[in-house]
Amino acid sequence: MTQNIFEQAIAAIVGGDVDKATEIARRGLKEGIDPLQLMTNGFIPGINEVGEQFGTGKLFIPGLVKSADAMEKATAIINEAIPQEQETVSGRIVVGTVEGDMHDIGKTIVVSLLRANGFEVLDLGRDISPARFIEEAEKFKADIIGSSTLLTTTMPVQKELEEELKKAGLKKKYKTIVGGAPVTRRWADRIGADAFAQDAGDGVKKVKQLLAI
Ligand code: B12
Repeated sequence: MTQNIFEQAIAAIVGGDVDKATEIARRGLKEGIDPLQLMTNGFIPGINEVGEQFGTGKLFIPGLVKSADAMEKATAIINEAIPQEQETVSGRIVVGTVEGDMHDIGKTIVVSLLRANGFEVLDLGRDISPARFIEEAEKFKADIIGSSTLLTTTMPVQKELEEELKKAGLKKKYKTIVGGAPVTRRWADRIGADAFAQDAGDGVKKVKQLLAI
């Protein structure tokens, strides 16, 4: 039965069916399936399949947009259902998608999971320049700056952020964590980021490590 709902979630995203995707998200939660399981085993494999089809020329922009819309709506429902940690923990994080990049589904999941774990998170949204990351981190009195990129062409913005932090003498003040589908541990090391996370759960783990909690 559970297997079945994951398959249905995948089909709804691949088919770009908003109504079906939202109905499955709600039904899955009602049936007691863990929100992250629903995401990891259903909706994320669905959008990955869409990316695969788009990348190999089997799907075009209108189809990609429809599937993304279904994914965004289902993700919003699931994010709201992530159980919240009652106590806040000490740790303030600003998170955003880098300048030139409009992908924010994964970043939003990361924000939700960090908040659910008691962290105070400022979600900057998408298309965020290195200067803006730094300005907002200063205002928010952040401990950590998290950046997301889904495009290989915008990965260098994460490097610029490291450079701008160094130039401003703030590299020691903020820990940085990078993520997004094309981002690797190697890339993080190369640009001098303090941590890399491959998914939202790993992000929470790495943030805890950075804050030594
Ligand atoms: C959905 C989607 C879109 C949607 C985005 C909607 C939105 N609101 O985000 C729309 C339709 C807008 C879109 C547009 C484009 N897209 Co697009 N898109 C995708 C797709 C299919 C899925 C992305 C996604 O949401 N994945 C699901 C989430 C949950 O995964 P995730 O983002 O990786 O996030 C997880 C981890 O990476 C990590 N993480 C992510 N960020 C962070 C940050 C921190 C701090 C941490 C700790 C962790 C972390 O945790 C997340 C949760 O587990 C991908 C294919 C793919 N498989 O990645 C292509 C893809 C990224 N897109 C691609 C392209 C080319 C484009 C366009 C250029 C297409 C065009 N010609 O217009 C435009 C770019 C517009 C722009 N300037 O940004 C290419 C990129 C190729 C490349 N090498 O750079 C891909 C790979 C498709 C492909 N196979 O060709 N896209």
